Amino acid sequence: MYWNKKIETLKSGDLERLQTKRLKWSLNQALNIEFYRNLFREAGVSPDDIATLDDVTKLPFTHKADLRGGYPFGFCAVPMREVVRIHTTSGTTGKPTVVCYTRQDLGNWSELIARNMVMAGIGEDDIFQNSVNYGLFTGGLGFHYGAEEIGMTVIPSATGNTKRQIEMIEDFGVTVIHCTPSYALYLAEAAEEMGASLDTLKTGLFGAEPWSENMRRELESRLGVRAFDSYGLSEMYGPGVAFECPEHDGLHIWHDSYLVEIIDPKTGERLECGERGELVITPLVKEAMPIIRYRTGDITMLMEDGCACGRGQKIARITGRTDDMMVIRGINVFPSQIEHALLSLPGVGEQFMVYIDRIRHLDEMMIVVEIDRDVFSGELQDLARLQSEVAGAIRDALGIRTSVKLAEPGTLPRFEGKARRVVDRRGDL
Ligand code: DLL
Repeated sequence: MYWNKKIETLKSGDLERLQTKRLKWSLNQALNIEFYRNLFREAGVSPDDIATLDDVTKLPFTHKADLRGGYPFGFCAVPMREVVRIHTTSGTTGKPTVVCYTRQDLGNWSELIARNMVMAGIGEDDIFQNSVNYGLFTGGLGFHYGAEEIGMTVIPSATGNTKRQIEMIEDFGVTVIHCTPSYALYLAEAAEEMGASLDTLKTGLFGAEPWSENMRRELESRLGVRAFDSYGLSEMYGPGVAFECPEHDGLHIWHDSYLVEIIDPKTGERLECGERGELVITPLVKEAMPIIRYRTGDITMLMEDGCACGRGQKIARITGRTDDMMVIRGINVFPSQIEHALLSLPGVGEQFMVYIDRIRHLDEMMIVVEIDRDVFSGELQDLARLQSEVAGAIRDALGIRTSVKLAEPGTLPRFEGKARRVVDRRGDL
C-alpha cells in the first residue's frame, strides 16, 4: 500500500531530475543563513556550480557543532514570523539544537509519516497508541499528526504509567503501537506480569535508537506484532527519514525529500553501495532549516535498489553512532552488537548494562545481564555455565573478553525513551 505511489516509486531519470531541482532550491534557501553564505564563500562554491547530484560533493559538510554554535536561531532560513513550531534535540552534551518548522514543513513532515505508516499496512481503521515522549522530542507530535493525516484513531498516551498504557491497549482495542524498542520490551514485561494478552495489537513501529534483528524477533513474539524499524533525527524534521517496508530488508529513504550519501567518517570520502560508513543527509524540501550535507554520526550503508515493494533507495538498519561506538582495546564495538549476541542465548534476558573501566592501563568490559527467573533460581552450576556462555558469545561476536555478572530479573534500569546501556568510566578518576 502507498500513500503517494507516484513519488514513492519514482524511477532513476525522473527521480534524479526532481532531486537535482530540489537540491538547487535547498542551496538557495540555505543562502538565507549567514553561516552558509560564509561557508560557501570560503569553499569557493555557489549553488550555480551544482548541475548534477554528484556535484554535491563540492559542498562542505555541516557538523552538529556548527548547529550548536548557531544556538538558538542561527540556522533558521525564514523570518520568525513564518516559524510555526520549534523542537529541540535533548542536548545531553551541551546546548540543544533548535529545529524550526514553517507551516509547509509541518505539512511535508506529516506526509512523510503518513507514508511510513501506510507502507507498514496501517490505515484509517487502525487504533494507534503513540507511546513516546510528547513535547520537544520529535517522535510524539511527528507521528501524531502523520497518523491523523491518515485518519487513524490516535491515542496520545505519551510515556509513563505503564500499567495504564496496557489497560488502554486492551480497553480501546489498540492495533498499532509506536515507541522505542526499549520501552516496547518494558511494556511486554509489564503486560506479562499483569496477565494482559494485548491480542488486538498487530503492528509495532519502533525507532529512535539502534536495535537488533534478535530484538525484533523478541518483540514480535512477546507483543504479537509485526515490528517495523523507523529512522529519523530532529535536524531532518524528526522521524520520517527512512522506514521499513513489509519486506523487512532495509529502510527506504524518502528520496524526494532527502538526498543521502555514505562517507568514511575519518576521511570524508564517499563510499560505495554496500560499504558501511557515516550517513550524510541533505534535506531537499525543508524551508525553515535547510541544512547542507549534515553529518548525522549514524553508521549504516546504502543497499542495492530493487525492492519487491517497488520503492527506491534503501539504507541498512543503523548499527550505532560514530560517537557511541566504543573502542575497547582497539576494537570497535556498538551496543547493538552486544544486544544481538546476548539475545541469541537461551536463558538470557533482554536487559543489560555495559561498564567499561581502565584498570592498570587496560580497558576492561563488564556486562551485567538479567537472566530468566527459572535459571536464576536454579542450580549454581547452571549459572556458572550460563556465565561462561555469555562471555563466549561476546568473545565470538566481538573478539573481546568481558567479565559477566548475571542479574535477577527486574533489577536493571528500564527506559521509557531511548535506552542508555553503556557506562564508560574510563575518563573517571
Ligand atoms: O530520535 C527521531 C525519531 C523519533 C526517530 C521516533 C524514530 C522514531 P533525535 O532525538 O534527534 O530524533 O535522535 C536522532 O537517534 O541520529 C540516531 O542516532 C538515533 N536513531 C533514530 N532512529 C533510529 C533507528 C529521533 N531506527 C538519533 N535506529 C539518530 C537506530 C536511530 N538509531
